[in-house]
Amino acid sequence: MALTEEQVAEFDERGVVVVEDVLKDSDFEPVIDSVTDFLSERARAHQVEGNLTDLFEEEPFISRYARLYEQCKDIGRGIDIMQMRARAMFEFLSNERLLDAVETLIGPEITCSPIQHIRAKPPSRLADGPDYHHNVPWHQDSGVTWEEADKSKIITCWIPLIDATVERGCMHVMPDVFQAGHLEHHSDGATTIKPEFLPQVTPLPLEVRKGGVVFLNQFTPHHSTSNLTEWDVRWSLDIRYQPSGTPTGRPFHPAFCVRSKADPGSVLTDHQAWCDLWTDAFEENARNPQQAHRV
Ligand SMILES: O=C(O)CCC(=O)C(=O)O
Ligand SMILES: [Fe+2]
Repeated sequence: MALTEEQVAEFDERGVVVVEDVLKDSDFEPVIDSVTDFLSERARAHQVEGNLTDLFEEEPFISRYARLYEQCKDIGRGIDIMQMRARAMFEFLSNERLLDAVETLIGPEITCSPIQHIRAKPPSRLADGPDYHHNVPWHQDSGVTWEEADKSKIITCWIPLIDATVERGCMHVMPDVFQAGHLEHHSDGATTIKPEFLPQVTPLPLEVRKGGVVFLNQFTPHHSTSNLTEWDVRWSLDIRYQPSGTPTGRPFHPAFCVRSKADPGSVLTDHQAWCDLWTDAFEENARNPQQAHRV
């Protein structure tokens, strides 16, 4: 779905725009099915090890992860996009409706950044202690790349798999401050803007329904808050696109072309080839470890 001129102007002025109804339920179904299968496989393995009493197979997608997580904090290990490498997820990265929207922001030569995540944020009451992993502190996405990417126009697409609300721990941003560029970060349990550089701006909560997308500039500060619900899991994707040929800030992880007017043959449609790119990168990284974040 192409963005309207007003939506593009809002993104260009504020460094963030929330657009509802970009995607349809049918776009998510294969992704949710593949995550469900993966979760079942992980749950069975944990049950064999005695870490789980139940697989919670009858539980709906929205709460099953929380039921599993309550018993086994390790249930989410290995669940990220590049670790699962599911065909449905690979195909989602080239979703036409999403790419039509992205094209209105960066043009028709589009590369998918290797910085791509699926996140399950369980209710905070279930966590043991401070939960930096789920309640991501204030940062800019430029903070999780090398400096080489600062001139690339990287668009973060934040995509909830269930309606994202304040109560469920949605994202919050500081609008209108991205023009200042990269702010100094440090590592304080997680990568975060140094307190003395944090802009004094009233944060904007970004409630967005399933089907909607938050588009973020890489210099827009954002964080997300605790999930205060009893059992709902705030599932979301955050995936990034940028003009082909521009540095990703993660040269040791594979980017790939998802759309090209100039050279349609450069688009990667082979799921196995994408899997191989990641497994090769992980092997190389084991031999020659790289620091992903800039601090
Ligand atoms: O999903 C979250 O809570 C944080 C996501 C994030 O930092 C991002 O999408 O860049
Ligand atoms: Fe982020």
